[in-house]
Amino acid sequence: MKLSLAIQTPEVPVPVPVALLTGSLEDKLAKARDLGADGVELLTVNPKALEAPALRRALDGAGLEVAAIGSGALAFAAGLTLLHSDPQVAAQAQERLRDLIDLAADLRAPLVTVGSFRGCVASVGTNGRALLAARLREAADYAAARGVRLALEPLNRYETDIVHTAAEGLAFVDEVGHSALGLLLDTYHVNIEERSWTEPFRSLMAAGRLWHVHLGDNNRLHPGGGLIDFAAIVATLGEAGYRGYLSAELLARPDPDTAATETMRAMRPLVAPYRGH
Ligand code: LER
Ligand code: MN
Repeated sequence: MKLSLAIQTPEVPVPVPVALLTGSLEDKLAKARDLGADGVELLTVNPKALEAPALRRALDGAGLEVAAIGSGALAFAAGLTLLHSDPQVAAQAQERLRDLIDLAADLRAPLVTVGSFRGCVASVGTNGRALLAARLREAADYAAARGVRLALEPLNRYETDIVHTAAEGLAFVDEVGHSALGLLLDTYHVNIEERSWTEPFRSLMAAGRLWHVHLGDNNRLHPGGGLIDFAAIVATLGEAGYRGYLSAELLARPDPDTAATETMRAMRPLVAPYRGH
């Protein structure tokens, strides 16, 4: 089990509320490494504006992996969603998803997340579910050809109208039926939508579809800043043989560096028994 911190890349035009660490990209990478992270999740909006080789050198220099390429900033900072009511914007979103997949392949990141970036079925009418399935199937084909996978994230009911729980996520992924499409669980959303903090993780591990995890407490502060039992979640994941990333994507409060420091302080001892697993 490995630890990651979500950071925004330099071309993102506005501060992303759930992006951690301050300074230049190199500063952020050095801080992540010094805090004991194994990787970073890159929240990006326009990979073509990024110098991928320089980025790769900076990551290698810091000895960090890219845990994931996060798509949430596409919705938040660029207004792009797969289910946008304007078909031209939706097509642009689909194209941008391919750019994120290309970046993932360039940086040897295992997956691209699909959370807020899917948008809402209500924006497109009754065939939204089929439309999303078709768009994700197409993107999963593109990803698979490049050795990358997609992780769909159940989100709480206030943020989307499709796929709120692990069970709904599994049903949707089964419908799409593509080996490159799996799931990501975010503890913050789990706390709002599920009946247990641990069962959703256990059931997706049993189904072989839990590929990534986002960390945030019930109030979206750093682990330990709220009520969630992270020790129980990590133990469940450890027992189920989870070898992926726990990636902190949480409110940058009281400031982005303190949120990262507190996250790592809380999580390092919990994952210690499962290092190298
Ligand atoms: C949104 O609340 C979220 O958790 C993200 O991962 C967005 O994609
Ligand atoms: Mn998330």
